[in-house]
Amino acid sequence: MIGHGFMGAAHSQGWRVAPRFFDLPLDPVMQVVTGRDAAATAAAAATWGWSESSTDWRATIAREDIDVVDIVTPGDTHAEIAIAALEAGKHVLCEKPLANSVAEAEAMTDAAARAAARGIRAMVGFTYRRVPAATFARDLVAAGRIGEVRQVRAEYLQDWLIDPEAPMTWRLDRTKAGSGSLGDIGAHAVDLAEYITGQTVDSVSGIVETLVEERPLLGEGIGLSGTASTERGRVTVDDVALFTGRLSSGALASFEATRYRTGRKNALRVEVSGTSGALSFDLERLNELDFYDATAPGTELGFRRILVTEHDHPYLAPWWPTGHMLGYEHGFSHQVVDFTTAVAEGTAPRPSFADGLHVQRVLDAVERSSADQSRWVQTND
Ligand code: SOE
Repeated sequence: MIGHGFMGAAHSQGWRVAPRFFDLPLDPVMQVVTGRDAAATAAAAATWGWSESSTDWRATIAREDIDVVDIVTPGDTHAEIAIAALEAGKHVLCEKPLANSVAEAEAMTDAAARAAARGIRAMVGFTYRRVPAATFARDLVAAGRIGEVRQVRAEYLQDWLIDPEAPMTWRLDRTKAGSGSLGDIGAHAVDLAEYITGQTVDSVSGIVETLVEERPLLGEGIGLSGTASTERGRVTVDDVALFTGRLSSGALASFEATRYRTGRKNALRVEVSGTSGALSFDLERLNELDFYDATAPGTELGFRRILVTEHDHPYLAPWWPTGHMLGYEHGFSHQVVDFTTAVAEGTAPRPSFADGLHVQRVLDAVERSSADQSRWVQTND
């Protein structure tokens, strides 16, 4: 694994726990974690259960005993590491968003295509596809249970930046993160809406805005849990991204990505309205799916809550007895299940780097639209 921050902890949990519950076709060995700071990386190895630590990612990917490289660094390093790892013949799992620009994502997708010809697999970590209720929503749409999709509302709402004195993290630095709420959480909303509906966002009109231009720099600590220093720095990314989109079927979608929605902590919500029903998923209630069956007798119409904890629901069988909940981290185990299965069976895992590139094009189109008075922009232009 390259990197060991918040996502490193989440991925480590997935690698550690998945083989204990699922009958995996391969047995993951958590060999080496790699980071820039030797002491912090060694501490991460000890905490999360990796056998070794290293400060040299090139040496890590050159090792003969490494088969898989899991990239959990900020976006500015994804392209270089992923392309080098694929060229070294390693299977690659890379965190989202795939890259910081369309050009980087294209180069990564080309490298993944070349590697696929040699049996090497690449996948991007849009983990929320693997929350059972979200996967089940996709299954219901695919089975025609809501009819033809007419309208989608997808939003990812957080509030950890509402305090203007909250310190800068790499997520507020364009050179590291590529964009702000748009790429950090809007990318999830786009991917999940496309995954559940089975459609792509083909054109967009949007607006992105920075609400607080300057913040204290990070003092002690890292990332979201760091403290403020007395020095200040410029925020170079968007805080809020709002956009509308047209899907491949002609259906309309609205998207919202913000870290300023007071009171919403991690609300990734997707509501899909169809000709004979509707679905509503909310990550803050991740064991539930609201389902509306428009074919029911008029007197019985209404959204009903499905508790997605049955063994027949996606991914649920190996976990706990029916009715016992899953949490945020389980998606990372499911990601390990799907990725190792694809590697073992020689199938192409999804979301692929091409899927990640497409999301990157949507993000880029939103920024271009915003820069040009919200003009409609084709995502594949
Ligand atoms: C922070 O906004 C963050 O951790 C994102 O980086 C993740 O992608 C999202 O899953 C949760 O929020």
